[in-house]
Order: sequence, then structure tokens, then C-alpha cells
Amino acid sequence: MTGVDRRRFLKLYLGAAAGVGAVSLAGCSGSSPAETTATTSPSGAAGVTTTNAPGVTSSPNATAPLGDTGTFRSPDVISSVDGVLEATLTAVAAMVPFGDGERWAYTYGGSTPGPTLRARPGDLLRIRVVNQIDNPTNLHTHGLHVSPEGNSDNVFVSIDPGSEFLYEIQLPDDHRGGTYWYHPHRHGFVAGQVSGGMAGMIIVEDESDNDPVLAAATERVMVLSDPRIGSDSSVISVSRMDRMGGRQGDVVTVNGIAQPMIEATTGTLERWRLVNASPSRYYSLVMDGAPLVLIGTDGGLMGSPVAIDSLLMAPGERAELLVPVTSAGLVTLRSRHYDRGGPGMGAGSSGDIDIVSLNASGPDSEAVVPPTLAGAAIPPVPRTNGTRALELSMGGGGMGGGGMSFKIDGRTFDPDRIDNRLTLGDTEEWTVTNVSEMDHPFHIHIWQFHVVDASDKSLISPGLKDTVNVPAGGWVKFVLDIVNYPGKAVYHCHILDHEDQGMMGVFETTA
Ligand SMILES: [Cu+2]
Repeated sequence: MTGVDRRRFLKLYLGAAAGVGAVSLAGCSGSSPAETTATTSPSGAAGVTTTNAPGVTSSPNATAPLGDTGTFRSPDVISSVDGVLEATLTAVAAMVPFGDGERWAYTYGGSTPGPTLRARPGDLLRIRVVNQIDNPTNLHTHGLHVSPEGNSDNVFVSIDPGSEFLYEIQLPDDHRGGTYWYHPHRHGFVAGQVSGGMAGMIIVEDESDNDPVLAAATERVMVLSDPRIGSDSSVISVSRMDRMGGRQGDVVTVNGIAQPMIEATTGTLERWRLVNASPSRYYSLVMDGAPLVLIGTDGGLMGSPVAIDSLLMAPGERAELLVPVTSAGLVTLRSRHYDRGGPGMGAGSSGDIDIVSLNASGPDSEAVVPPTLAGAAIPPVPRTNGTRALELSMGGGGMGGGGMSFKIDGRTFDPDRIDNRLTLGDTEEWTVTNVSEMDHPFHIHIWQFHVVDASDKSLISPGLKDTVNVPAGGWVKFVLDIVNYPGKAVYHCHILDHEDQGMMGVFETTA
């Protein structure tokens, strides 16, 4: 399979710098509400009756959600106070509300997603993780530029059932503002815990958030997940085929709610912070009823908003959107069919599904998307002094998938082996090639990078990234500035079933 037949993100409307510019988006209504599917009425399906027996492959949901639609709800927020963010994240299995009933989930303190953590550059995150589930866990602060050692963002920590661990994660004074997230990273248990519901957003606010347009916008946190729906822990049991393809859930949720509805008034701007916290599912996002305006990526805000017609979000990726609410009616963020390849028939495909809708009321009114965002800028691509090549591959297997292996540079993960040795102060261009038949999102800890070239040019991001899709049979080149933080950390495929099966490598950075 090649990238030729794929619809990809960042088909820029912007031919010229004028682009989105100071375009007034008043009256821009896109498709009519009649074209959108019924997102306001509950679907007839019961919310909690579909239980997956262990080992049974559930079909990707291309149809109505199992739960009824609900009102949009934000996760709880824990903010730093006087430079310190104090939080306790208790990993515990619980029944959580879903539709008219409940579903089983892994939670932080009874909630999925966990609380949103809001901090500022220079803050200390003091996060106590208490493990009350029956398998080991830990915590990764995905995207943060922090130390990977000790009790900082150290994925080699293991917190056994019944025990706890205190993380102290120091943000540097010059940390970029942006949308980051946290989730367990205990090798071998990651896909089950994240698919079960253990994830939450981290927002770092900096001066770029003081832009008057952004400051006046209504901010929404959107944690996209796709849980399997059931009444016990069998929902995190998966078949070999699920593990090969990467498990997909029964229903797509935003902050735990299927197809939530936002009520808004015309003349306002909405700022949506999205994270794809699904273990394997890709979202190919389009917007009906409003333009799709990208203002930020994994590594924070870009200097200029970019109008796009679709946005691919692989697992682990974040995006910030600005949604102008200009006329009464429905605005719907929808994910279209996307085929990420796979060893089995349709293992990695996702059908069309509505993600979240906004119901606007009021007279037609302007909502102006600014040409630039004050204080937001992407640093220039630094000059490189070295190159490095990595290869993603899948081997073995065959019919039924027994023994399929997931490798980087021909090896599966070994925490005691250093796969790449890096030197502080270097700037390298990495080429990650995918010789397998399915897409793999590549994620590196500690740093953000500049995607400078790719086999599919639509993957060249205008913003900083820590996770990038590497298409089946394709490649991606990025520039990595190896600044700060010696120590051992990892890069890996963010299809979490693949990571758990060893598609991960260790790098060590020294002075
Ligand atoms: Cu993968």
C-alpha cells in the first residue's frame, strides 16, 4: 500500500501569505445543518449492554454511537498555585456514567479522562500516582520538555499495584505553551490502561495565551478516546488480531461523552484543544458548518492560523483549532473514513463518525480569525550537524498473526540496551522509514521537532511536533535540537499495542 490513495492532512487553502489573513468569516456557514447527521437526538441503542467477550474483535464503529449524545462537559481542572502544581492521580477501576447507564473504565480518581493539569513555564509539577489497579503503571507527560531521569518524566519507573510514587517534574522557564497530555507508559500495560481510560490533558500557558483574540475565546478541552463498552474489565482483553492491528473501541468519546453537544452564541470564537488519546484509532477530521482553522500543533501555537480542509490526527497527536461561530445552526467536527493499513482485513480502518457538535443560536454575526497570534511563533529550523536513520518494521506472523513482531531497526524493545547515543548540543536530521504495510505514528520523548520533509508532503507540519505519522511504505524527515536533559528516554510507535509488543527504542543523551 502506498500513500497515493490516501487523503491526507494539510491541504492548505493558503496559497499565499494573505491566506486566512484578516478574513471576515461572517456568514460562512459551510454545509447546511440538514446535511449533518442527527446529533441532537439520542440514538436508540442502549449505552451499556454491549460487552465484548475477551478475544473477540469488535468492529470499528462506523455507525451510530452506543450511548446517547450528551452535553459537552470539560474534565475537572487542577492549576498550579505559586509555581507548584499539586495533584494526586489515583489509578482505579470504576463504573463511570455513559449514556443512560454506566460502563467499566480505568480512571484517575473515578474519572475518565483524568483532571486537566494547568501550569506555566517554570512551574514544578508534584504529581502523586497511587496505583489501585491490579497491574503496574507509571506516568508519562507526553510532549513536555523536561528531564527523563529520577522522579521526573521517567518511563522506566514501575509502580506496583498497591503502591504509589511521587513525580516531581520541573518545567524550564522557557517551556513552550501548548497542549500536552499525560498517560501511563509502563511497558507491556500501556494499551490496556490507556484504552481503559487513563489519560488527561496538560496545558502549559505562556504569554502567547495573552493574545487578545485567544483570551476572549471560549476554550474547550477535548480528549478523544475510543473505549470499548462493557460492565467489567473484559473490555480491555483483546485478541491477537487486535494487538497486531492496534485495538479500536466501540465508540468515540470526547471527555468520556459520545458525540457531545456544545451550546454557543453567534459572534463568538471557540478555541478547541484536541488530543488523540485513543490507543490506535486515527481521526481524519473535517468540519461542517465552519472553517477548520488550525492554530497549534503538538508543540504549541503557530504564529499564524492556517485554514485547512482536513486534519489527520494519529494517536498521541494534538491540535488546536479556532472555530468562528457566525450563524445559527450546527457545526460538526467529523472524522472521515481513514485506512491506516493492517495485517488483517480492515484492522486499521475507521468509518465516518461525528466527534462533537456545536449548536449556535443568535443573529448572523462576525467572528474574525486574526491573521497572526501575538506572542506565538515557531522557532526557525536550526542548522544540523548530523543525521540518523531509523526503520520501522513488522515481521513474522502470517495467517492468524501468531508471532508477529514489531521492531525498530530490526530489534524489539530492551530497556537495558541503548539503541542510539545522542550528544547534548547537537542538532540532527532523523529519517524514519516505515517498511511495513501499516502506518505507525512515531513519537520521541523530551523534545519537539520540525518535520522538514516526508514521502507524503502533506505530513510536513507548519508547527512543532513530537509525534508524526509515518505512512506504510513511506518516510518522514525531522530536525531535532538536542538541548537540555541528559539521560535515557525512548522513542516508539504510538499505536500502543505496538509499543507494548516492542516497537520502541532507547536513546541516551550525554554531555
Ligand atoms: Cu505501530
